[in-house]
Amino acid sequence: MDRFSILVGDITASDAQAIVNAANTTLLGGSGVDGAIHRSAGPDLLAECRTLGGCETGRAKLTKGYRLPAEYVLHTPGPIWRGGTYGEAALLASCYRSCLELAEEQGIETVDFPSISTGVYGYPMAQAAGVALKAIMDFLREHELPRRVRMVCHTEAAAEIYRQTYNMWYAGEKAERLLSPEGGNA
Ligand code: AR6
Repeated sequence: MDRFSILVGDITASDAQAIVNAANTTLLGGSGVDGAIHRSAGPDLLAECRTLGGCETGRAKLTKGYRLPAEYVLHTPGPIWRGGTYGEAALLASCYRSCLELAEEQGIETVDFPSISTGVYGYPMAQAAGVALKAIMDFLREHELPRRVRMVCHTEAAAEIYRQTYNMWYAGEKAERLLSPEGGNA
């Protein structure tokens, strides 16, 4: 899938049109990637977030990017990991899908995601990678926008987990479509 890639970096420096913030339900800032995004965007971001009335876990809300290179921020509160039997996977998938739906509605062309819930919220990285990649790939197969999506992992170790998961499930995707007799996308 040439519309998707995995890289290592700091998402606040991203040149995507929209970056995703792993927020909490208040949308009023926090630590981790949320803190970094608010620090880089400046106080106008918090001022806009105050007008939004929070956000439910698994949903997403859009703001401008202010001093960030990104034009927009998609804020999504991920689930807190409680062992995996409290609907965490469905909520995490919903975070990715909600951000992509909102991006598509706004005509946003490029979106960069951090690895939602895998820091303060404790979601195990390998399991989160499986959920994140499935949600993103399912969406991209059925929608033309965003035309480019990237996972921006904060560490090489995290990126390696995402790459391994991607290679296991999706690396052959384009070739399979080319080979498929009814694969109209070739
Ligand atoms: N760029 C890319 N990824 C990053 C960056 C960065 N600059 N900084 C951290 N990460 P976390 P959560 C990675 O804790 O688990 C906040 O207080 C990090 O290595 O930021 O969803 C919110 O307000 C990890 O893999 O988010 C919430 O209260 C991933 O981003 C709570 O934390 C997510 O880690 C949300 O927790």
